[in-house]
Amino acid sequence: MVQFSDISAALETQVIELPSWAFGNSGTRFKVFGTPGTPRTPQEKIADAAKVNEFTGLSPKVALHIPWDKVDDYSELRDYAADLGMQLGTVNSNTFQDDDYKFGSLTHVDPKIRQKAIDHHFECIEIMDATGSTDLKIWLADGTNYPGQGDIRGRQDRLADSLAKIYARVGDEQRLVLEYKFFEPAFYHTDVPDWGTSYAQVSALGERALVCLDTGHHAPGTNIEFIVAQLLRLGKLGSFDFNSRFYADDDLIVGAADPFQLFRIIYEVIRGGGYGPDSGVAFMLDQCHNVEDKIPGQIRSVLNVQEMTARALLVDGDALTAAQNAGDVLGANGILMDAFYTDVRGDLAEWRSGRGLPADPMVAYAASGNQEKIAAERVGGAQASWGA
Ligand code: LRH
Ligand code: MN
Ligand code: MN
Repeated sequence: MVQFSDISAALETQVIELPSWAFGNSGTRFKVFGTPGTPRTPQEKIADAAKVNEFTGLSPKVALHIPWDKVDDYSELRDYAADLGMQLGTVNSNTFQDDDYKFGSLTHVDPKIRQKAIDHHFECIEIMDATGSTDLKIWLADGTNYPGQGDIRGRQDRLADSLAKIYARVGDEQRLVLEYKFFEPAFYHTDVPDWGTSYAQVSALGERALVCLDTGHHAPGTNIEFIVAQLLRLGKLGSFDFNSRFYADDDLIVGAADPFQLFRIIYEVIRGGGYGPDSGVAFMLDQCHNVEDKIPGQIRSVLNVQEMTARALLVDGDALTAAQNAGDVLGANGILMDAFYTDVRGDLAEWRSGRGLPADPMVAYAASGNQEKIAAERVGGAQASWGA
């Protein structure tokens, strides 16, 4: 049996990167609800991310989305973050909110539009140089709505060409991660719909090009932990966008819809050597908080990831291997389920107290008065990101 004391050191190394856009107002195509206290600037989003870290000790990094987080001076933004104990993480490009990209960006038939999209990525790399960020994350809305609308094969070739130009600018200490998504906003075909396409495209680029797995971007019933195992086996899993979904790309709190799936994914990460600061696999959240407060929403999210990580670390690997090799079907399944059903909340509360963190970060945040303070201070603020 693995005890909690055996895993507490491994828990120390966990870093979960927060998305700046989780702190902005967001919604659906039906309505964006304003939440009191919503940040008005990238600085305020970073300050909110720092609050999540202050109460959990889990999230010292915040990812940026360009142009949502555009500022004049990115070195200044880096210093601002550092003063709050935060680092600037992944830089996400955005080629999905510009009329020019109606029929594609990196895949567009018009070389001028392709170049515009490539130049945007060059700008993102310059921002990374100033912020000290290591990862450039590319997610494309490119695709078509009707059979025959575009030449699927030609688009794939143009994508490869555009990505090669971007990759040539990625620094030695930097990486490019390509995210896939099976549909939306394009509904007939998407140019990077699945891990296989992302893998094929990044493999053609080189070592520092990897796949980003967003847990909300698969068809219902997809065995995501299998994809994790395969990408780790191939050395091509670069990062996660964690969130949970019931129906589509819901971007709900990770672990809310299916904690068992989150457990299985993290177990496979650990099994494949993808856990820990030197593994090269970044744990990021990609979420929106449409109807709940954003800072507690993010606190709950990182705690969910930590809780399932603890349970996955509790899997008795030796016993599991022995049961698997002996063909002990129910024994092997039982070993995995034992770890999943272990309630680690008490141990984690103690673990936190021992590190000067609140035993219950949700309760401590609610009692801190911060939510009321930002609601009073930030009156009249503009919407910060999604749907702006
Ligand atoms: C696309 C996506 C991608 C974007 C983010 C805001 O659905 O997952 O990662 O950058 O949402
Ligand atoms: Mn994503
Ligand atoms: Mn998404």
